[in-house]
Amino acid sequence: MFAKMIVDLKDMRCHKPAHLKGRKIYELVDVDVCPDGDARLVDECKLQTDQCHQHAQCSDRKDGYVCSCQAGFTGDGKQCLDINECKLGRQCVENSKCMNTLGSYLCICNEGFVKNNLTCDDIDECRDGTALCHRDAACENIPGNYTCTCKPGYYGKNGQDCIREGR
Ligand SMILES: [Ca+2]
Ligand SMILES: [Ca+2]
Repeated sequence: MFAKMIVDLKDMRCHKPAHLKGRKIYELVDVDVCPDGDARLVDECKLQTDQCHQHAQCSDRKDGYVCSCQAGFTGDGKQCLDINECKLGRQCVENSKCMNTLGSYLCICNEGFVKNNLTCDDIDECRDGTALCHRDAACENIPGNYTCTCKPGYYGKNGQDCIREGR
């Protein structure tokens, strides 16, 4: 059977992506016959004649090929749209916000919190020295922030500038 096809077709349909141009790929018989007597399956994925979306996986089949969207995308494989995971309900841990990305999403800890494995933990600004309290103020750590309060006998705005009373 293949021998006859070789005679009939010669090298006209031998792994030349150009011969697929302008045709509906799905209607093609997915076998190429080459002059060396080989009958090979056309691998549209390898030849890059497939019509899979850039964010789809192409898988060759005997009767054509199939496209399936990569993880994080939705569609029929010819069209793949990013899934906005942030809109699909709660994706991120407490004290973090969700940021959609192409093919995935990120959880970013809120200001004043730091990533610690799978959680976002409060930063203790009083302990790590990043608090901007005056030296005559008391620093108190609170979730997501901290407060400065001038020590008794001192006054000042926000505890960042404390002046001794009576001066
Ligand atoms: Ca996404
Ligand atoms: Ca804090």
